[in-house]
Amino acid sequence: MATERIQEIEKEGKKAFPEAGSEEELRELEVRYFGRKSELTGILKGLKDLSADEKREVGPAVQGVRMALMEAFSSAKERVAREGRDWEAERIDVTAPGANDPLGHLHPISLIIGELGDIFTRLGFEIPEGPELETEFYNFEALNFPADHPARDMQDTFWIDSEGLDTRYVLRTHTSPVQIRYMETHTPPFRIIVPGRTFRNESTDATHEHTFHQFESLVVGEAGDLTVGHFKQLGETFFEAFFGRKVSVRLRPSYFPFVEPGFEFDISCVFCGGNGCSSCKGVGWIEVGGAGMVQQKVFEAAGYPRGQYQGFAWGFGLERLAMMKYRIPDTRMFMSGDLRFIRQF
Ligand code: YSA
Repeated sequence: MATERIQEIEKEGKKAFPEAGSEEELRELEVRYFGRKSELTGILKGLKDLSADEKREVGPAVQGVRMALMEAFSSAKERVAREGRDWEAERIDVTAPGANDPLGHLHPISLIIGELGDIFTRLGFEIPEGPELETEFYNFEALNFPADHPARDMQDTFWIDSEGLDTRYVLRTHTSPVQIRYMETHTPPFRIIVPGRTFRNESTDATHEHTFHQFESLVVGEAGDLTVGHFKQLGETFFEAFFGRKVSVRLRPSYFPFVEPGFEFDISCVFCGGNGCSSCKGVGWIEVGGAGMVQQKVFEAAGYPRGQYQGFAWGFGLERLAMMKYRIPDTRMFMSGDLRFIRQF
């Protein structure tokens, strides 16, 4: 009798669960078939009153049906959940273009500084830094620009109000003060480059900015170890690596108080190879900066004994190099903040 009823319950349940159309209906069926007052639970509870033979027959039958209905219940639950979802609202267009977060990138001057670092570290150079707010001593005096000397007029200077301080401050007009700072704490031989920001109180045009970058190099060894020939060779090695083509170097006599002899440093025009074009104004050479053999007075200012060491140095304009490399017509573009310019690099 109980077994027949169990089979009927199974039949009813297997029909009811697939027909359930909502979570509400499912909850009712759950109570009806598995609740504390459900028929199946009643039969299970009554097992204890049955004879051993009846128990052997009814027990497995009721458990089997319970399991089968549990399965029917769980697949009905999945089906109802699936049917209840708003598939249209959840539709994903897998062909839609991705929403890229805009990524920043390096400023062309930072890129150039990175390139210099790669080239010169391969050649065994160190890359020290120095302060942009510099004392009069490091920016001028130690570099043999005495106070009130006309050579100071070579570099229009932003003087900082230093009233009440024991020294006068400037925004450094060149990267050369880092030569002194480095020599104060290092003993030759050494080779360094110093890329950095510099400032001049001058009116701006296509080749002049008040804020620009220089790239200093200083190589020092024992007296007699270094010649102008080494210097030229280093320049050619660097410029060929930087521009990716053969470059010749020409040194013209010039004056900087911290070198003797001093030179203007020219390279063969990278646009025409030295034949003459509009970029080099027909002469085949382009000036890239100042250079020379380090003055013994400068070594003395850094604490070295006179005559023991010899060295050479240069200071190039970084913007000028970048302008040549990327054919940029106006140096003011670097500081313009114009993203149309910056994004091209
Ligand atoms: C000379 C001899 C050395 O042994 C070492 C370094 C030097 C260079 C020296 N310190 C100096 O500043 N020389 S400079 O005044 O002729 O500037 C060097 C380069 O900086 C220039 O050739 C130019 O390329 C760049 N420059 C100067 N003023 C600039 C500028 N670039 C953009 N705007 C300006 N206002």
